[in-house]
Amino acid sequence: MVYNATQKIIKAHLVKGEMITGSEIAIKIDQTLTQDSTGTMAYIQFEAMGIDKVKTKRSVAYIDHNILQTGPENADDHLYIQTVAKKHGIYFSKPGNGICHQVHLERFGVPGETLLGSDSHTPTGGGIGMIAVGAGGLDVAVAMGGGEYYITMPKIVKVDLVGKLSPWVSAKDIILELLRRLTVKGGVNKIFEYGGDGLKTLSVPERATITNMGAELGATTSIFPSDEITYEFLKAQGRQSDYVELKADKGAVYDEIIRIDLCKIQPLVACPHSPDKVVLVSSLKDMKVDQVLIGSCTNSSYVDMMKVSKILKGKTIPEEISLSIAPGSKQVLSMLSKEGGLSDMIDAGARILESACGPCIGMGQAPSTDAVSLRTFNRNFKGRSGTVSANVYIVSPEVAVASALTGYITDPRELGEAIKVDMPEKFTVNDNLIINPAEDGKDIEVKRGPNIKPFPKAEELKENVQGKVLTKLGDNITTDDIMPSNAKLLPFRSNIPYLSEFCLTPCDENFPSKAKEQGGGIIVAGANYGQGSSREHAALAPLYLGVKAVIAKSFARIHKANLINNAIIPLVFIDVNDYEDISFMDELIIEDVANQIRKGIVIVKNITKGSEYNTLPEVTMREQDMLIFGGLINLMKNKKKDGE
Ligand code: MIC
Ligand code: SF4
Repeated sequence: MVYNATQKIIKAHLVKGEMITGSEIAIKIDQTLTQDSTGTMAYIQFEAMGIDKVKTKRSVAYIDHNILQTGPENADDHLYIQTVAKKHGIYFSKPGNGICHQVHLERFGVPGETLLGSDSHTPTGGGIGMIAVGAGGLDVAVAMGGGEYYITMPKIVKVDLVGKLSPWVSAKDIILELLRRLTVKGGVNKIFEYGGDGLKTLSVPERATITNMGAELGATTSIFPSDEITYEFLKAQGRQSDYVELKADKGAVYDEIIRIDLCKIQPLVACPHSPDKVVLVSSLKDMKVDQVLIGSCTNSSYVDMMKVSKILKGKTIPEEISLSIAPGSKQVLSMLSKEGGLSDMIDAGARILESACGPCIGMGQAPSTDAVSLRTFNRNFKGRSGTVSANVYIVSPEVAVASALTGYITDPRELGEAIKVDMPEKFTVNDNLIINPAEDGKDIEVKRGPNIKPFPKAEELKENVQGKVLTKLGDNITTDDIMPSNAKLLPFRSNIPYLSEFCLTPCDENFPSKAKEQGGGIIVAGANYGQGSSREHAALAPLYLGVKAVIAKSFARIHKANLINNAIIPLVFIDVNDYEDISFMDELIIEDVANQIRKGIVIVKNITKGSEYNTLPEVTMREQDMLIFGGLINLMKNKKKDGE
């Protein structure tokens, strides 16, 4: 048999099922990662399982999202995560050490292994040859406890990279080109495996930029082979012993093949308010820019930062421009400083931010009213910057810095000869912000601040599900719409009752009050409902408000899994025209719901209109059980009772 790289890893980790596209498989997870905005929930759930020590090869808890400490809440959560990590065998990356995905790539990622992370950009690890998947905190907690992870065996798409990028065109433009071609829905239930002779031209951090933003395609994950370039990267990190070669066999088969001619790609930009609204940078030439932000897990590696510093060297940004830069990790920041790049940035007028997610998740640096903000990040959903009226454009570091210097959207090719920065032969390694877990954690006291509130628990399914349509939403509703995140709300990630007051408010201001008034109900939505983040808060807050089902044209993968884990029924319209028939506040009923789910087709009756809609639950047998027994936790309890 011949296998591609994806199949090789999946086969080596397969616990249940067969590698048949569309069927459910379970894989063993070698490594996990959490970050602080999803981590608290994940560890509360892990603690509830009563397991002393994680059963993975390596689990790491990062603090990188909620680093703005304007009150005790975030710091309390950090302390909780730090102590719970020490007790249960989890490495702890302190605030200041950097963004989880960047640090994981540098210090922990191992080719050929599996990684499950409670963050949707976990696929960054695909840059080093891992099957790295984003999931809700509960799934990560289960994996820490040694449980398998279930996915639908995705289609495997080969992305054949041919040739070499032109000067001033970068890895970011490759993934923007894919987004342009495939859209934010184009990757659902697919893994993108990169290949072709263009591979050898891309370093590990460049590959990671591409796999990182594969999340915006809705993909399960993306992966590059592990080759000489991977070896050089690991060696430079002092980790050559972690190297394993991983390549597709000759003649390996793929479900689809996409070809990208690297020489033909030009600098690209994603326009407001979606990462797939991609156009040529040159087509926006002369658009005035107010703010430029460089960093995030997509573009904050050492080479990215050094390039930016070299372009800024000896220059000054115009007075109307606000430029902020967040190097991705302590390693990057420290090396940038030793090489003199940091002072070139500071001298040019940049504001230097902590190595963390920062403005990418609305933690500070919200732009001014109606501002044009250029960012090297991965998401430009409306309002995510903290300013609803801002227009956020997603670009490469080269485009960002060229525009910061001119004050207008600028094609970097106008800057003349391209700047070249080599990958270092040796990175500065200093892991003093990574705290090892205790050998024996039994005497470690877990510190719980008052902000940590119990999370809502789902209940066993009743005979009928009945309720009003609490809101009717359009296509591509993001988890930022469902459960907004910003400097004001992130401190409450462990307080669902408080957060629920803001649930879906960017789309429908009155949603929380209506849901409460009606004692819960049903959400109706368009295509790709729940795209974006892995935050299970986008399921927990609706659960708290009594939402029982979401009927949509289609769902994004991670959010759908989070809904099922919390026993909110996801239903897909068979005839999309039925969506048009439903109105706000219509009374819907699903009778004998458990049996209908088991049968695989669910009839939703609209009592108000007197009509009926056929819908698909699109769930596996295991997921049917979860919905019926009241979510993953209840299902696990039930299985324990039955001695399974
Ligand atoms: C994001 O980029 O939206 C986040 C913040 O990293 C989320 C995680 C979260 O909501 O806490 C993600 O991508 O999963
Ligand atoms: Fe952090 Fe932004 Fe990356 Fe999410 S996308 S992990 S908020 S840097």
